[in-house]
Amino acid sequence: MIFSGGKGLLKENFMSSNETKVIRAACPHDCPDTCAMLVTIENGKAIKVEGASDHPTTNGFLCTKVNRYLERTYSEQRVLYPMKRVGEKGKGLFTRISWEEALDTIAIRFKAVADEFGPQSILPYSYAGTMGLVQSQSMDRRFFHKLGASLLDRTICASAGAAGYKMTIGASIGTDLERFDEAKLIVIWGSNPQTSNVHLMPKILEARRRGAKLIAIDPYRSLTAEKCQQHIALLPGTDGALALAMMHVIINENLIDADYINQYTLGFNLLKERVQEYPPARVATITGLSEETITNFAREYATAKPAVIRLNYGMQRHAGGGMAVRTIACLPALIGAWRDPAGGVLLSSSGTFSLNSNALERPDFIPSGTRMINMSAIGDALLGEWRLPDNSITPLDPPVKAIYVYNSNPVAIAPDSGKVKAGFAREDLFTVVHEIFQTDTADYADIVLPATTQLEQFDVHKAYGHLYVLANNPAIAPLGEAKPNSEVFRLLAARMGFDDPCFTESDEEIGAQAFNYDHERMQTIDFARLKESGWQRLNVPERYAPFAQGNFPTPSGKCEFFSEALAQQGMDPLPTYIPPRESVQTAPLIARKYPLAIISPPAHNFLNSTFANLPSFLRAEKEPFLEIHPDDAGARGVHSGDRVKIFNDRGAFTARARVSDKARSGVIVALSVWWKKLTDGTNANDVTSQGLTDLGAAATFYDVLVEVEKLH
Ligand SMILES: Nc1nc2c(c(=O)[nH]1)N[C@H]1C(S)=C(S)[C@@H](COP(=O)(O)OP(=O)(O)OC[C@H]3O[C@@H](n4cnc5c(=O)[nH]c(N)nc54)[C@H](O)[C@@H]3O)O[C@H]1N2
Ligand SMILES: Nc1nc2c(c(=O)[nH]1)N[C@H]1C(S)=C(S)[C@@H](COP(=O)(O)OP(=O)(O)OC[C@H]3O[C@@H](n4cnc5c(=O)[nH]c(N)nc54)[C@H](O)[C@@H]3O)O[C@H]1N2
Ligand SMILES: [Mo]
Repeated sequence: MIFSGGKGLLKENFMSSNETKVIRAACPHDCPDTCAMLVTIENGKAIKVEGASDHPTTNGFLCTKVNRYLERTYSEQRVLYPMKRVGEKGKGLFTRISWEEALDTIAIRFKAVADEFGPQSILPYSYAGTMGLVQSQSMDRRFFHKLGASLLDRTICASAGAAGYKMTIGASIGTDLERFDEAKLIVIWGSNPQTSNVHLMPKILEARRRGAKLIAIDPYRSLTAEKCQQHIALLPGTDGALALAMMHVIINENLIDADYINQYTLGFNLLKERVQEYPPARVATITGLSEETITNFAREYATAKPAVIRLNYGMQRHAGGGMAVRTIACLPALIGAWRDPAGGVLLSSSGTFSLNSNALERPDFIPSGTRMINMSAIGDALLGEWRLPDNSITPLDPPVKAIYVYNSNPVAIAPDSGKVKAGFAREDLFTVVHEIFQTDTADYADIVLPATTQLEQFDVHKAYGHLYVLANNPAIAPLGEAKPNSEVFRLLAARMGFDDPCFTESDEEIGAQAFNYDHERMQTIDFARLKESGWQRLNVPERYAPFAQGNFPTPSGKCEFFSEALAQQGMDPLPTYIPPRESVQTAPLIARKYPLAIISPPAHNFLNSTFANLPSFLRAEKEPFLEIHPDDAGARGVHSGDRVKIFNDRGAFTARARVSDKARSGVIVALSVWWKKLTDGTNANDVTSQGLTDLGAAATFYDVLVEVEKLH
């Protein structure tokens, strides 16, 4: 039993005489909200999961998904013991084996593969199934670093935006979401918080009640856009151009904060010159908006005080996503919005935390010269083609001969599924999948290992939407023979003969080392008290305005309109517009065959592909839908309710058409990510591309052209 006596129990419940206890926990999912949870346990069973009401952003409620976390934990679909494959890869036929046999098989195969092809022929594949620091980036990293396995470039989600933001601001630090209720203008840009950041919504709606204007910038009228007074439906991937035109208006109409610019920014005169290339009339054509919309938006943005931008990852999944984020991140400094705690921009707060990655991950074990494989091009990599950050491809030598997947479901979520599936189907590839459920990816495994859920494991968390550190105390014993990630790597390390003391540390010992406690912003964090209270705020003021007096964590200490770092990478040092790779304007030859742009953002009741196998969430989402504008539907004889095929040269998937003006014409929307085996074996990633972004080498999920055809 991993239960640690009384730690993290709420005092009043701990003291009471009945069998009910309440445990302080943290939501593990990949979401900016990282909620503080309370788990009620009775006789060793979890009977209730709720949002902690004392946590300022969780505020006593959970999202539609995690509210039903018990359904996930106690699901009949759980993988509860190790298994080995007995049928063809991808068919999902397995037989139960013991942990001994499973671990021995893995260790023997890893040793054999490393002997024959070198350790770099082994590849870990993980992302954010859990975001806990112990279960997602500690013992696993130590193990693969010591093994000398290929490194994985974890680019599937946010690396373009992070890299772009860094070039302008210096680190992932932004406006405190708790101050959004004081803003007078909130721009929700490439972001759908009603679905993907629901704990921001009360703040936004409170601001609106107090008279603020809400503007959504999104090609699609999302659930959030529905709640805004204005919806600016631009063409996908054209956000950088829109921001440049806004700057054109703001600078030429002298709506700037000259004092802020003089003191705290770098390169204003060059920026002023650059934006002359982007008059609203030109950008109207690029973005598919009217000149008037752009000009009015720029004026409103510059004159509302304070104005804040909730920038999110939807707008960076395009060829120019990094530069677009960099460009938008210049806006607040131009108008001095950072002066106010409720002004500025929030992309991610993760850079506000200081992690002790050296202790967690032991990068000192990495043999020098170890290659890195981009997770967003895993299809190419498994087929022997190594896609480099500049999108060039060279043969991968040695090839990947063994892959260990955990915290991720690449067959469903990685782009260009046709290639991903072909790669995982290779008979000569040894595949381990450590999972809670028998996912599309697990069907291709040679060995499946059962994983614990968050209620069954210990962890500590930072966040990327708010400013609190959290602890997750285990609430129940592992179900069946499930084990946490950390424990499996501990056992494998022993079998591989890794004898460094770091390989026997307990989860709590690892958790205790997760943060740089001497860093200024971490000084309020105390590990022992954290486990008891469940959460602690970073050492930042209640009314945090990180850049009110400059202090940007850039090389110059200023907000960098001009970036020497970009110049050194051979890139444009000034904000510029990098258009989508696949669009009617920029790829007319492809567009002749495939004239519609498709985006596939998260469905409300799924979390990437997580929850997408459980009955109540499937009931809520019903079946894969395609939102299509009446003009586009009419031209193809498609009506609401028709089954349609969506296709391009990479592949095809099917969905049921919903004809409405929610998607602007020329753009179709397929909310995702569906499990392939629970539909017709396909999903939106059958048409997405492995092309990488300009900065951060990230996936370009929303930079895709397709055609739609009615199925009869
Ligand atoms: N319920 C739920 N919550 C989630 C997730 C989930 O799957 N389900 N996923 C989590 C994860 S991993 C992440 S990264 C975040 C993602 O959440 P967000 O960062 O909000 O990103 P998306 O939902 O991908 O896209 C947000 C909006 O951007 C729009 N968009 C697409 N292309 C463009 C464009 O070119 N320009 C502009 N301006 N808008 C565009 C989409 O239509 C969408 O409405 O949410 C997290 N939270
Ligand atoms: N078409 C399209 N594709 C997308 C996106 C999109 O918007 N559209 N979004 C992209 C984005 S933003 C992201 S972040 C990625 C997300 O891609 P992934 O990070 O792969 O996310 P999930 O699909 O949620 O899969 C996570 C898996 O981890 C498992 N898991 C959870 N906890 C644990 C644990 O403790 N141990 C182990 N071993 N396993 C665990 C879960 O059961 C689940 O199957 O998908 C990307 N793919
Ligand atoms: Mo993500």
